[in-house]
Amino acid sequence: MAPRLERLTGSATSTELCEILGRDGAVIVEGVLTAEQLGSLNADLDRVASVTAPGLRHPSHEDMIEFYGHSTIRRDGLPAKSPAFVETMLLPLLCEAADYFLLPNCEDYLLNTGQLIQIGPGETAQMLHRDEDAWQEFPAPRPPLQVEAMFALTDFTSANGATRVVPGSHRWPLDREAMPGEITQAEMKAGSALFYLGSAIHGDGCSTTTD
Ligand SMILES: O=C(O)CCC(=O)C(=O)O
Ligand SMILES: [Fe+2]
Repeated sequence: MAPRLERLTGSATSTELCEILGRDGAVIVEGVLTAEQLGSLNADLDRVASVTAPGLRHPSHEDMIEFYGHSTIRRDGLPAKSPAFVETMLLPLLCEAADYFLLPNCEDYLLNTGQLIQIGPGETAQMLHRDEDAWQEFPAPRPPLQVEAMFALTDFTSANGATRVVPGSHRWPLDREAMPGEITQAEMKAGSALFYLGSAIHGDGCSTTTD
């Protein structure tokens, strides 16, 4: 049986969210976006996606080509491209969670990545990873370095590549790998979000869709 991924509603407080995030490393918040916010985000980001080719165009390393996917559209720099994205990244629940986990260890923090991800038909599953592995040079034990949210702009299903997550893995030694029974998928409705710590193991699911 797949491990349990806790679900909160959009009316949850950041205290409730942070307690579960600290315990499990990942949690779904259902209906965190209003229908209006979701509509504005989709309108802005559909425009961005329509002029972006799938795959990684300027790889910094050969491994990144597979990591980014061959039929997946990704686009960074969203604060400059979408007013609705700026509103989303400033959601109180997200900012309060970032304050809670990051500010005990730093004076301030930055938006590191704001990325549109549109997984295309037939995409293979991404390698499971911790996003914080981007900071290899940071001496262990690392304090929390990243607080993240993956917003579902359309329904996330196991068929279209819903994010795979390993609850509890944020507490694991860095060399421990997940066994199949420890992995679950963040299936959720559009307008919901997966909140997770940068130390939690996760990755794209594969897409078995044809359209
Ligand atoms: O799209 C996803 O579900 C996960 C993507 C991801 O983990 C990444 O690109 O770092
Ligand atoms: Fe990731």
